[in-house]
Amino acid sequence: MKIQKLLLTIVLLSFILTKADAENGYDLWLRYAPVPDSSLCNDYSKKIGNVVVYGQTETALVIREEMEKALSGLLNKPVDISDKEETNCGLAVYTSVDFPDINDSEEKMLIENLGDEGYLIYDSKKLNKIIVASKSDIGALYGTFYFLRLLQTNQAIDGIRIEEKPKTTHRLLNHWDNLDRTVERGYAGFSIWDWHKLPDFIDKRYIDYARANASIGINGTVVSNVNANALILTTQYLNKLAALANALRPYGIKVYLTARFSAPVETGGLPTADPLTDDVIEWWNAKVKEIYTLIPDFGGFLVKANSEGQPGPQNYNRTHADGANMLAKALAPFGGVVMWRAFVYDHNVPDDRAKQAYNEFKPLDGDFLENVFIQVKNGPIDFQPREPFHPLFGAMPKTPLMMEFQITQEYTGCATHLVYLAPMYKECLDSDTYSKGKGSTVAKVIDGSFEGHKYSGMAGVSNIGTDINWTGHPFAQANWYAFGRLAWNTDLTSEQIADEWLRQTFTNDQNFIDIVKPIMLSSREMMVDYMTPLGLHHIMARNHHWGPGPWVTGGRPDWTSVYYHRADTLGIGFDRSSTGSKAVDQYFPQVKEEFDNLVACPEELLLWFHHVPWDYKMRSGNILWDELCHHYYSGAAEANAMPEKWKSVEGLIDEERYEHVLQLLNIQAKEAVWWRNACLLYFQQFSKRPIPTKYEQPDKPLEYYQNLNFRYVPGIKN
Ligand code: GCW
Repeated sequence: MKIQKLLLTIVLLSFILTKADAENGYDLWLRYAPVPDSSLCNDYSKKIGNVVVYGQTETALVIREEMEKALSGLLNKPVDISDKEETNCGLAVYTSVDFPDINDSEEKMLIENLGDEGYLIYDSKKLNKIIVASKSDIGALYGTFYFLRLLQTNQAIDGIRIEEKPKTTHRLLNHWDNLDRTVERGYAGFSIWDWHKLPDFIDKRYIDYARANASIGINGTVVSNVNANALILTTQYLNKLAALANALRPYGIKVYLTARFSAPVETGGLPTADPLTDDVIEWWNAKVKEIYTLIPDFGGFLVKANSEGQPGPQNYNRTHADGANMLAKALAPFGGVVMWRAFVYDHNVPDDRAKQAYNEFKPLDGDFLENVFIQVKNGPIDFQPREPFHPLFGAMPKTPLMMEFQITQEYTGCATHLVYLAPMYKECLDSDTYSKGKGSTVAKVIDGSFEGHKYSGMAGVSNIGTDINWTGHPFAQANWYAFGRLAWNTDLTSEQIADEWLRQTFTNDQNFIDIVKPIMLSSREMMVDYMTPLGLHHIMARNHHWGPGPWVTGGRPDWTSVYYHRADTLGIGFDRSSTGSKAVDQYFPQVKEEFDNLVACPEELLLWFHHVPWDYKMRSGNILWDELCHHYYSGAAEANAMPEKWKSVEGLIDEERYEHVLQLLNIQAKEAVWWRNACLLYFQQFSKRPIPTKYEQPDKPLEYYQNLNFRYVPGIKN
């Protein structure tokens, strides 16, 4: 009997222990796991002592809650957070300019200068405590998350001094979420916005979403798809949105909507949506007023107009500026902005698609009102694994340009590929446009510092859904995280961001970091190698964009692959040089010269800008065809080595996420070979050259790959 009892206790205990250890990824990078090194943990405990967070605003409350949750977890003991000075107080958070303890006017001034979202964290010897201070409660919330990140990454806090403020004013997620809860290009389940149950049901997810975003400085969310539904602008939905806005507000997150340009017709019953018509102007004015009555801090509108079938001002022979300014005028009295997308192209226009956005928008520079952003994708085509930076960056000095990155992995492996996108974002941000001479990086263009624009910003197309871990692939969380960190500070490095994300999300164990960080850092180049090396682009399968489809032809030319790779018996690549489409002319002279010249052109963009003979001698000494094979084979080989590398971290992290990632890496390895074989066999028809015999030859014919047909791939309407 006794033995039975003992056994039962053991079983129960082990169940409780595994339960406690179980990780499903829901907590993201806010796990607040106990600091493993007990002496460091003691040091923290001693230093922090009692904690006070001043203020009674909703945000102050939220800071207290976060502090309590975090410190109890990290220090592995109950920690109470007070709202008034306590004895033995080692950490104090100030949520307004009214700082009881800070008498030093220099410090006060500094805090004022860091602005509403900035903060100062310092270890005051005089007061014998660490101070987190901002002139606003939101700044204090950001400072709190920074401080907690230091603890989560096990850093020293003795003597710290940190001054931070964001480089951009608008740091937004763009959800391509439909009202029926499907997510365009979403690979993590359905939309987290439960419109049906709003406004009365506030899902806990909204709060955790807000916490996660606030922790990386994201301050706005466009909740609806750019392929817009006018219904979201009706009173019924605005009431739902107001409830959501109330839930997100304490975390400094404003809500925005996509505005369907034809809404005055579709839901307003007007005969036209012509932006220069009085009735239409009045309709939008009234609509905006209604929104602000319900949501006093509504952020504004994001608009996709006259692109891919979306309505816009050109339907009425008006310009993009006419359309954007009409909305901007309505929003201006309330402080709202318009984000008008430059992702505009038309197959009826005979010019190279890569040139069309520039052709359309550059002449309008200076025509937009102050509260209009032009939101520009990082590259001139469409979120490809690698693109040169968009030529509009630097070309519209009078207009604030908002960066649009894609976080969701539409063209970078969808749900199954571990691809850390920070290096891709950085590559674009660090590109030199030469718009104001050497050093005029894209980052500087978008932070508005050259022209002193009032607004500046970055948008990321969200990869969030209802999956328990939010993003489907556990490592896709890193892309959400990296986007937020870079939107706050474009100077951070991919390496720094990966390091802090891994430590918070998995473990501070150096063995783990040393194995996994290099995997993350090389993953983007690896993916380019097995999908679209040497400047190839847009050669994925039709509609779902998940697998290879270099053979895609028929229908709209600019939606086919053959339009982009132009492979023939002579060579491969899109001639955008001065002998071709002249897309290079859209760049400033220093950049143009480099891209235009076959020899000077960076090889990673070679086939983006040039049609190159198959036997062209590359820098490696290989001919182009062999070099192409080399890239495809090395990318696929690297992907195939990843599962083994990952196996060496077994036991260093929780079993659940270890297994989850391992299975996905095995899929990625298979899919990399699929990409490699399909693309090389297809291009071989033109190159008429063998795949070098040193490589394992494809085991299936081209037709096999061409005949693969997939239904219900996530992210599209089937
Ligand atoms: O990348 C393409 C996608 C579309 C998307 C479009 C856009 C929302 O394939 O699904 O539509 O870009 O950015 O508007």
